[in-house]
Amino acid sequence: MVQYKLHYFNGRGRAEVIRLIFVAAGVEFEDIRISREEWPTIKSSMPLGQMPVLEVDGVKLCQSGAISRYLANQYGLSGKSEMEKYWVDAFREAMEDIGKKFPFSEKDEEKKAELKKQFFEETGPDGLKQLEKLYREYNDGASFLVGEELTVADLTFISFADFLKALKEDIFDCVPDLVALDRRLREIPNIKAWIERRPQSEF
Ligand SMILES: N[C@@H](CCC(=O)N[C@@H](CS)C(=O)NCC(=O)O)C(=O)O
Repeated sequence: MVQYKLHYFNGRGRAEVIRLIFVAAGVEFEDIRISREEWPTIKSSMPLGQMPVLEVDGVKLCQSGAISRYLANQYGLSGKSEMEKYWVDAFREAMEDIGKKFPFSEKDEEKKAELKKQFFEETGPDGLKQLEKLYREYNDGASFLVGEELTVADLTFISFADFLKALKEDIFDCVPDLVALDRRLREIPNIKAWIERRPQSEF
């Protein structure tokens, strides 16, 4: 059996989709959480000096998107046809685009406050409404974002929703179909159990 060790900080961040893939597929993995104090001594041992890093039988893989695609392909979570695979990628990119609009790395506090306000009042809700429209038009607001089975697009959505709700709890109020999707996905037994037992963190 392949041995997986996932290295990341103690947070959901860029590692949570990878964890959710293991959880959804029922595959065991070691969830190694590195503290900020330990990180400087470990950084040079990680490819690109960053995390998440997934060790697959001792081989270290970097880049969260590439890792999640690699695992999703192995565990049947990439979509059933080439077209579904396209939509999985398209939904994932759409979510990434919305997330990137939040001014995390803005250093000027005044500008940051202004951009945050703009994100919460306009860019964020507008992006979510566009995402919901795509979901309605493409998949008729069905049980999953793509096709008729769980894919990594849904797992990315869970992580994306956690991220946005941590910034502003009611940010999804303007998109009822996405709220319903979020609720349904979190009722899937393996996912529900993971959400209940995973270590708590702000992000
Ligand atoms: N594109 C990379 C970005 C990885 C990244 O930015 N990792 C951050 C944590 S989210 C990190 O390792 N920061 C510590 C550092 O760069 O020293 C990915 O998606 O894996």
